[in-house]
Amino acid sequence: NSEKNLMATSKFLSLVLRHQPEVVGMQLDDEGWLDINQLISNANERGKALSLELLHEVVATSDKKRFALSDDGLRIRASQGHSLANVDLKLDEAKPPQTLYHGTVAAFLESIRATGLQKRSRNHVHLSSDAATATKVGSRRGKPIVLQIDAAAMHQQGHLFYLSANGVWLVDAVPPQYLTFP
Ligand code: HQG
Repeated sequence: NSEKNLMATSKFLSLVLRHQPEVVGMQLDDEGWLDINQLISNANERGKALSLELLHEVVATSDKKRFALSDDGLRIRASQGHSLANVDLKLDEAKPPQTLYHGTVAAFLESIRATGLQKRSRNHVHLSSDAATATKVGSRRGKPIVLQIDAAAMHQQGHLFYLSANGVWLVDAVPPQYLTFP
């Protein structure tokens, strides 16, 4: 499968598994899983070329390991990034490193200074364990600005942290007092 085909299929799977399973006439279960055979046949019915082989190649080659297969190989879900309110990945709470990072752009800074980081349309605020990854996340929107989060203090003061299967740290919000601006 071509690079282009893999990328397009990855974007399609992100749409279905994070935001709009209804585009293939399906619903995720309450932990975000979708039956793979059903997904393939529903996608094909709607004119979307998808095969088991293509799906497996996308899962295996995803740069951010965006998707996870169930142990029996029959179901797939996105490891983070959901906007669907009814999905609960049932992640275990985890102790974060001292510092985490968030990549954003200048246009959002005034608002972030005032209210801290908010989850906006997604189910969590996404944080990275290294500044380089946060820089890439910010670059999606323009010239990246990387904020530092005092994760140790947040955790100590009772904020819950979750680590997604693909290494993204998830929190409900980051109040402004834990942020350091560059
Ligand atoms: C900003 C990608 C104003 C925030 C990435 C961000 C990530 C505020 C945007 C994943 C704000 C939300 C998520 C506030 C936050 N005022 N703006 N109070 N609080 N923001 O896309 O972190 O490639 O929902 O800075 O790698 O950019 O899709 O979050 O710019 O892991 O797999 O509001 O998406 O992964 O944007 O990205 P998003 P994000 P994938």
